[in-house]
Amino acid sequence: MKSVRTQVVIIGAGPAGLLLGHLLQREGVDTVILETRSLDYVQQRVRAGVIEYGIANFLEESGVGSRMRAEGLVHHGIEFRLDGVSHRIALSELYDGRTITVYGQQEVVKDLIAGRVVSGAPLHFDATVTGVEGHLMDRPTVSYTSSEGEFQITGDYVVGCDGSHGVSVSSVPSEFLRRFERVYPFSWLGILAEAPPSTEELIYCRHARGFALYSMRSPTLSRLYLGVSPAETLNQWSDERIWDELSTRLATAQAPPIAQGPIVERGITPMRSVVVAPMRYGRLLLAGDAAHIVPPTGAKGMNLALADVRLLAPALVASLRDGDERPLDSYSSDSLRRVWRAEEFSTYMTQMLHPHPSDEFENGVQVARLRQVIDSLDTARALARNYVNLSSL
Ligand code: RFL
Ligand code: PHB
Repeated sequence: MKSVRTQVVIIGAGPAGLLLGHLLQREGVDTVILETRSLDYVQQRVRAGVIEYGIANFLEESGVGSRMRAEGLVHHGIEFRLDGVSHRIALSELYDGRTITVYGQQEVVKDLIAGRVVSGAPLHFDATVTGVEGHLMDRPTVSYTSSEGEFQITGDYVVGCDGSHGVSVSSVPSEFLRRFERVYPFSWLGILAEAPPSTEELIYCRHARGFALYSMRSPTLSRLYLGVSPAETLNQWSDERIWDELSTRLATAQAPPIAQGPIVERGITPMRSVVVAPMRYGRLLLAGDAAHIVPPTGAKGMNLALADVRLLAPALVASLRDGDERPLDSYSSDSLRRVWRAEEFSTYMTQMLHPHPSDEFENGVQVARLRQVIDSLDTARALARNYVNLSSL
């Protein structure tokens, strides 16, 4: 078995792992990134689309935001649609002129990979981590396999950025981590369609038949979601049924019917909340979806993942360069404060917009909650702050 040594081993080349690698390399810290999937798969995986104000600024300040600034769609508001009636929430007016940027997660990933390739720092695709050992020793070890064989890497630290099904968390003895979880009685059926967006701003729609979301990626690509029962599978949803259901839920008396086009990507994602605490065990640190999942209604998952590494990178540098352990010691508690705020907001958004199939009391409360956002400036202002910038508050 071949053995290599570096300073920080990063498991996973999603937004968290790639940005962490970039921030550390920039400070002269050696890293190796291991990713189980292929380069093509990672660059084409369609997921998040909304980047918060402070996170967009951070990407730019870090030198990886120029294409996002050039091609990302800057939005000043969102729309809530309640039973066929539109209500605009003027995010920027409510929150000091601040904006969100609509820019696909896979574009962020492509930008980060391009930077990594130019730097020449190691990034291995098709490399599956099978275990982490020695968390409490000076030099923990990561084992991985690739088509070239089995390998081990030792580092001063290992960072698990390996998403919700990664191996990092399961490498920790269960008595040292707590897992908090909530499963929602919905999934999202998401599509990417070659159709010009019929709207300039995102539409979050609560309809008696269920939730719908109209988002976009570019002037020619629309991204839409339907709230469906967790029992639904993709083969129950023909293209025609998807468009019919979207058109019904999103219909208003004023707006023209939504533009349709070829569906180029589709998937169903169950909605759940997970928090793993603490986000550290010895020399293993956790970041992003490896430590927490939020339901996508608040558009927080990628933002939280990037906010974790914004905090973690300087903490690792302080330890490795100056021997100062304090920032790393507070990484988990500082991150978890933000994570729980995001869980609260994502739960709030989810439980305002997804009609319950049978609980009419719950539905009455949901509509009252949404009406409060529509009618009360104070409530709308609180929502705007959380939607636009929660990860930097
Ligand atoms: P990722 O992106 O899942 O990356 C983890 C990487 O680790 C790899 N991996 C391994 N590599 C080596 N060895 C192993 N044993 C490994 N096990 C796993 C995986 O292949 C993968 O490449 O986690 P990261 O970096 O923490 O990033 C988190 C985000 O991906 C996620 O939170 C967001 O996509 C969530 N999300 C949204 N977030 C937002 O901020 N705004 C949004 O608008 C938004 N919309 C969404 C979303 C997620 C969605 N889905 C599909 C879950 C909409 C949807 C539908
Ligand atoms: C998206 O564009 O994919 C998107 C937008 C807002 C969300 C979730 C996903 O809340």
